[in-house]
Amino acid sequence: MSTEVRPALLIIDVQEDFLPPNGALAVPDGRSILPTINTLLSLPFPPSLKLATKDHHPPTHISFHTSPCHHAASPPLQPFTSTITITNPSNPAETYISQVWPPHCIVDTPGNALADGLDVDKIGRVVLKGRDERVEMYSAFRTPLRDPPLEEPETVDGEAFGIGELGRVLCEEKVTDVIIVGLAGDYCVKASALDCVAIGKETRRGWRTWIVEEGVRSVGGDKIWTEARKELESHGVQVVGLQDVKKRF
Ligand code: VGL
Ligand code: ZN
Repeated sequence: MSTEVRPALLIIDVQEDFLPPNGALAVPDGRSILPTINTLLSLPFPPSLKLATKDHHPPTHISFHTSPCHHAASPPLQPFTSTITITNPSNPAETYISQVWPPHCIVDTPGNALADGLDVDKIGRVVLKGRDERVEMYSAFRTPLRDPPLEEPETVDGEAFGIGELGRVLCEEKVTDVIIVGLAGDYCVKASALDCVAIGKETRRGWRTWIVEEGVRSVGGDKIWTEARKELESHGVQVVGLQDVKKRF
């Protein structure tokens, strides 16, 4: 077994719509993570291991309170507070409850773009998420649906896993450590970090999963982040500071 360390940087959804002052779903204080992320982008890993994700929704995405599929809702849906039940399009018995949001990160709109000021030239690959209008997708790896997966399972070394494009890339690149930053800490960063631990186990790659705390802000602010952090740590995610990462990697 090789003991080589091969870290990947995973930048989640650092897009204009998640940022003040004009983002449709602006995360409080979101822009303050940019210097931390640019510092991480300048660390000496190969560009192919510097990945970013984008929330990439069609204008009719199910998570928008305004979507045509919710027009008959009574009372009308309120962004941030109303919930909906999402059904697996290929198995009506499988459902999950999710929140609705203002329309955000719509394909081909300015809010979909990676943040102004992010050092995008150093990002080697962008993975798109939330493209299927029928389901919500917080994790950058996969939706919460299991039965059967909406997309064909990915094949890695002849074995099929439902781990998404991102999972396949991390396997193929022989990554050992995944360093996660981005938006939002209480939604997509949390879901992606939990899936990173879970998929690392499913694929027996055992990825160590790190979150750099200065590189994350949450929709619900610091108090909600403190709760999310505890849950993440209880699943084995290591929440650390930028200096720890600079020393280690
Ligand atoms: C996100 C809400 C809706 C996120 C994406 O990136 O955390 N949150 N869509
Ligand atoms: Zn979204």
